[in-house]
Amino acid sequence: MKKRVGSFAGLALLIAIAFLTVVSSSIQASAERPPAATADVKIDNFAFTPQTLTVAVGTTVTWTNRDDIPHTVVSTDGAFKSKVRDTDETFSFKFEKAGTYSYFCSVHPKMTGQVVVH
Ligand SMILES: [Cu+2]
Repeated sequence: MKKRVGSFAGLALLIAIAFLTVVSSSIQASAERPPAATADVKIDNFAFTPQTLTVAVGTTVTWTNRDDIPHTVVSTDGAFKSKVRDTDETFSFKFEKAGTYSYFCSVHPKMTGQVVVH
C-alpha cells in the first residue's frame, strides 16, 4: 500500500513538471515574438526619404514631416490619404496587402514616393 502511494506521488510530480515546462516555454515563446513591424519615411526638403521603401506585409509605415511647410501623403490608387501634415506631424498606414503603392504630396505633386510591400 505504501508503495502505491509513493508511485502516485511520483506520477503527480512528473505531471507537474511537464505542465510547468509547457507553461514556461509558452511564456518564453511569447516574450521572444518580435514587436509589430514598423518603418519610417521622412519628409524633408520637398522629398520623401527613402523614396522607395520596401517592407513586409503587415508593416505600419509612418511618415513624419520634417519640413517647415505642410505636406500630404496621398496614394495614387486611393489606398491611403493623409490630412495636411504640418511640421513634425505624422501619418501612419498599415500595409496589409502585397503590392507597389505609389504616392505623392497633393500640395506639391512633383514630390513622389513608393512603398513596395511583399
Ligand atoms: Cu508637399
